Amino acid sequence: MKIVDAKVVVTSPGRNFVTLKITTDDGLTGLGDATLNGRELSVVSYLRDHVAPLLIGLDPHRIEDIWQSLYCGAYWRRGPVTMAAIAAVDVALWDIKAKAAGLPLYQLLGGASRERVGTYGHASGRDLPELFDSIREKLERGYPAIRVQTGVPGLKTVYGVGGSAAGAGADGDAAPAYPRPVVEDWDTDAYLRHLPSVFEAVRSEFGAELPLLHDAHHRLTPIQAARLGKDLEPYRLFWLEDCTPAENQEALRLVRRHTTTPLAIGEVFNTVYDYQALVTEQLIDYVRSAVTHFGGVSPLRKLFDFAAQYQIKSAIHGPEDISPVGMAAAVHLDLAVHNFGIQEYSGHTPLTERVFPHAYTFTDGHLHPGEAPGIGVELDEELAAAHPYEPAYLPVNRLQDGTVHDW
Ligand code: GCO
Ligand code: MG
Repeated sequence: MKIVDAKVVVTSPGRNFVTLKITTDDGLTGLGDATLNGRELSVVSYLRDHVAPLLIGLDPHRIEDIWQSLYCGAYWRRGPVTMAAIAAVDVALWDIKAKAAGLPLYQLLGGASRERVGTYGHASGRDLPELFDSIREKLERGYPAIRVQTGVPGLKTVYGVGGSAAGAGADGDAAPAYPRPVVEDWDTDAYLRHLPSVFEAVRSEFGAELPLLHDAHHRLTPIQAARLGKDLEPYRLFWLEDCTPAENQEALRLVRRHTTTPLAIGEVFNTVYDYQALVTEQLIDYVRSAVTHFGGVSPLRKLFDFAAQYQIKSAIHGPEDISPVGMAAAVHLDLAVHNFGIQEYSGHTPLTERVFPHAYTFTDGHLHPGEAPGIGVELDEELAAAHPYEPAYLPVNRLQDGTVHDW
């Protein structure tokens, strides 16, 4: 079998998605997600101009060899643009291999290790009543675990919190296009003072058993994160996510020394090297990379196997900016690996679901990849073309004196 075509489709059925479609001389097709939120067209060029021409004529079954030749052959390694492009190729080739075998991808990854895949959903509110309503709505949809994000008194907008412009574009349901990044405001001390009281209120309203998560979005220094971890210990979080800027693995040593709150990190990581010290020194409890930004199913599987030796679990990044193609690949992997932890799942707009009809299902808060051969996702190219690319950016965050801060 040979690859005869590799084309890139950009579509915006509510938000931008970048999809690679590989076709073989047998007429089999495979899809891969290469969406990099806010920097989409850089990956489009990487794929169209530098990767697609190299794929023509290759045997699509040689996934590892093609992966290594794209990774090592470019010389310029790592980084989100490169790794999103390689991820799309990797997933499209797995899709083709599984279709050729007539099996859903999870069967090629070792078969099901569980019956279904547990998820967490996002709840948020500017104040407690809004937050409680949001949690109730997620519980009604069956989510077994809930990520809790909250407004902070004195701040106008907080990323990912219901009602904020940026939240609507990033973690919320509607997805407006932004010609310029929205500017949000931030005050770490106000946040650190406020957050424990929010978890106290949530625990007393919803009880001790509900698994609760929180995303600190890389905003804290190591000592602030250590303090927050300690302050949240009474509320028994499932995890505290991205507490410090992810580039600095050493920061997690200090945080870990001071708190037993479980730690999750990795959504901006793109290779195993970003995790090296975090895993071998057991500084975290969950690895949170996306199939889409980590070079695909092949390297993520290797990461999970590495992490398993240290009793660290998987938690694949699954926001709305991962397309249904990337989500499907994640759910196959979730079903297959032994050290599965949890899957983030926000779902997509109805229009997005129509552009990418898929076999995976979400029932009672749990995902299943379905039994269609391959990853089980199609691309309606006509509908995709009717919703072309729209420039859109993630927000910029500033302290009250105007200093740029992590959001
Ligand atoms: C999460 C994330 C996302 C990111 C988004 C950026 O935990 O799901 O933090 O909401 O902010 O993927 O594009
Ligand atoms: Mg996050």
